[in-house]
Amino acid sequence: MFDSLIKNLHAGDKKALARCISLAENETPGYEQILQSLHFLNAATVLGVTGPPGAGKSTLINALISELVKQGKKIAILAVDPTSPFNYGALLGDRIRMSEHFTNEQVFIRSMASRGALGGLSPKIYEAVDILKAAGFDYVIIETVGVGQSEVEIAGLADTTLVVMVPESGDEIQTIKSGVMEIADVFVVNKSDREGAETFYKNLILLAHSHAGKDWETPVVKTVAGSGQGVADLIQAIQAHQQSGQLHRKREFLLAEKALHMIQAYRTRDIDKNKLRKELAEQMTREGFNLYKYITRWYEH
Ligand SMILES: Nc1nc2c(ncn2[C@@H]2O[C@H](COP(=O)(O)OP(=O)(O)O)[C@@H](O)[C@H]2O)c(=O)[nH]1
Ligand SMILES: [Mg+2]
Repeated sequence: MFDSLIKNLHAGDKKALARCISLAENETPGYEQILQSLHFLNAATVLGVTGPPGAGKSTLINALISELVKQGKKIAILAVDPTSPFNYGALLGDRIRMSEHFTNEQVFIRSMASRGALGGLSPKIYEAVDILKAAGFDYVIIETVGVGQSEVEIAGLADTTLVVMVPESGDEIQTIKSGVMEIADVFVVNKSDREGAETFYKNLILLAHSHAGKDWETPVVKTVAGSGQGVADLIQAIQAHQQSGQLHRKREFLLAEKALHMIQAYRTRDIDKNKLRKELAEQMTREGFNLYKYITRWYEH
């Protein structure tokens, strides 16, 4: 049904690409055929960029795009917007800021909601990344706001995860969660034009050193995203990670994680959380209500 669309996708056609992502996003009947026929022509580098709001992630991605475009690379950006279950409005700010690259032939930008119907990173994002990889991009860059779980989730999606931070007073470095240490393949100290940057940078190096693994010690790169300072060093650090043994082991682990995540999502995709809530609200007032008995209807067919 989608044969010519799939062919055009693999040829790098942007319209076909946008359509494929939309078909997957909307779960248009037959979209599985697209996913099942994806083949990866080149090995795209999937970059996750995470960090607190305002750290400069979007600005840094903008600077990365400028530098990579100069090197003749094709880049796709997936801006994953934070949406709360109570407010499904997506933030458009990042999209607008990246607009200078919108018209560039080598660049493709798309924003997506981050949450699946049941919470957790939407399986649509995994699918979109794979569609982008098949479209022949050299880099697929995913921006997410690091709020707890999402940092860990993005690490499960990206080959190389950049954790973007801003200089704080030297003492506060103690507050970096150990989970963040685990997921950071490269640390970026952005806004290094700020006071205190040098101390923060040095402390972060010490911290990264104390967490060094067998074949990778998380490097720390200083940047000033607005001016592009440090971006060349950052690209070098990314490339070094791409060649490290750590990535090889991580890929095997990630594939299993990804498979589990998707199986889970597919198995529960018929569950409507609002309907579930309503039904439970009604059921719980009944005498003899038992949750364990109730849930069997969701898996006993
Ligand atoms: N001084 C300084 N400001 C920066 C730098 N990078 C970003 N900013 C500013 O920080 C603010 C937040 O940047 P943004 O990229 O939107 O952060 P995000 O929320 O992490 O995507 C913007 O006003 C940027 O202009 C930097 O290196 N130095
Ligand atoms: Mg942003």
